Amino acid sequence: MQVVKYMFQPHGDDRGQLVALEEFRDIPFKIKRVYYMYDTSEGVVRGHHAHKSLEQILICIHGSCKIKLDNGIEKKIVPLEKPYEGLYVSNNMWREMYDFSPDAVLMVLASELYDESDYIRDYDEFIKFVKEGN
Ligand code: T46
Repeated sequence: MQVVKYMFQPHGDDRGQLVALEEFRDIPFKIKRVYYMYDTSEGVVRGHHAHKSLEQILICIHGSCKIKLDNGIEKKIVPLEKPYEGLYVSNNMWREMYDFSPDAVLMVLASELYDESDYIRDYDEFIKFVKEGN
């Protein structure tokens, strides 16, 4: 499995840093939704699902966390700890987010609006979906 991590360009000067993200330039899809999670309780594991068609970029804009990716064959663990790096998560990819630092803010840029019917929340169903060549 190839892990695709984007390193965004920080525009730094003596005032600090600024990162700008534009669809189709810095982000490989049209950004239809942005959401973020924070105040994550210690020891919590979020996610536990895949998406049938959604593509996303995960950016830990403050603090740190880890992302476990699983394409049904291989698993990879990706730490996110810089506000200028983004992890691309394709469709058909089981994901779990964990090891959140108390100050972590995980922001997600998504290619589609929220749609519960796009989620696969059962792991066996995910494996079947991938094996069927979806
Ligand atoms: C994903 C990972 C990285 C909404 O109402 N709108 C939204 O856009 C989202 C994302 C969630 N919600 C509601 C649905 C649930 O009642 O917020 C609640 C928490 O959502 P969920 O349990 O799905 O959160 P995570 O952290 O397990 O997963 C989220 C995304 O849902 C998912 O697409 O890939 O972050």
